[in-house]
Amino acid sequence: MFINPSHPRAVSLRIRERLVWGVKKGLTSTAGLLAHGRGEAFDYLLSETTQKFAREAIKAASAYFILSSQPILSINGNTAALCAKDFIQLARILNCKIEVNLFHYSQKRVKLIENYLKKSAKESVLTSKNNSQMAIPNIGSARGKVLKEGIGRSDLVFVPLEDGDRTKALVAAGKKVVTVDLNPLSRTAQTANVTIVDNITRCMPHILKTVEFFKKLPKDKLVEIIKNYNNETVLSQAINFINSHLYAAAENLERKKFV
Ligand code: PTJ
Repeated sequence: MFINPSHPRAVSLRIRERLVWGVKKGLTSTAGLLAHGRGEAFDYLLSETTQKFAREAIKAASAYFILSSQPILSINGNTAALCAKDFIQLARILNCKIEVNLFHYSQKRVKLIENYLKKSAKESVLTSKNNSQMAIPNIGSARGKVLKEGIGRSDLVFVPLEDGDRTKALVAAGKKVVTVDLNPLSRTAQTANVTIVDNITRCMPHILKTVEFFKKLPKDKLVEIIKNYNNETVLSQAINFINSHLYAAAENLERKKFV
C-alpha cells in the first residue's frame, strides 16, 4: 500500500504495513495484528513519543545488558517483522545470541523466523537444530520450551512484546528480565526487572546507542544506574502520564462546551 509521507499518521501506517508484510511472509501470527492494535491504542495515549520514564528504563536496561554474563534476546513474530535488524545489531554489540520463542507455536514459523534472521546474521541465531531443549517450570504455553544453551543458561532475557506468565517464571528461575511493552499494566510489564514503556520501533535505536555509549563507562557507574533504578516508579510514571493525558483531553472538551 502506498503511504503518502504527508499523511498525519504515516509512521503508524508504515508500522502496520510492516506487520501485514510479516503475516504474508509467515513470520508474524494473525493474532500478532491484534496485539499490535492493543499496543497502538496505548501508544496514542503516550503521545507516540519516547517519554522520560522510557528513557530511564532504557538506561537501566542497557546497564543490565552490559553487566550480565550471558544475555539472550528472545524474538517473536511481531518483533521479527518490526525490528529484526535492530535485534541483530544488539546481539552483535553484546556478543550474544537471538532465540526464537513463540506463543502461537509452530515449528514452521520458528524455522521461517530463524532463516529470516540467519540471512543477515548466521552467527547470532541460536537454532533448535543443534541445541537441546529444556522446560522452564510454571509456563502455561509453548513459550516454556526453550533452548538449553540460550534462554536455559542465560542470566538475562530480553522479552519484548508479550503479556503473559513467562516473565514471572523467568524471574522465579533466577533470571533478570528486560521488556518493552506499551501497556504498563500487562503482566510482563509488571513483573519484569526493567520495563521500557515505549513502541519497540522507537526505542530500539535508543537502546543501541545507549548500549554502545555505556560500554565505554566503568562498571561501577553501571552498577549505580541499576541501584538507582526502580521499575515500579517508572510504571507508575507511565500510568500517571496516561492519566493526565486523558484528564487534559476531558478538560478540553469541558471548556469547549462553554465556547
Ligand atoms: O509470534 P508469537 O506467536 O510469539 O506471538 C506474538 C504476540 C505479540 C502475538 C504474543 O506475544 C501476544 O499475544 O502478545 P500479547 O499478550 O498481546 O502482548 C503483547 C504486548 O505488546 C501488549 O501488551 C501490547 O500492548 C504490546 N505491544 C504491541 N505492539 C507493541 C507493543 N509494545 C511495544 N511496541 C509495540 N510495537
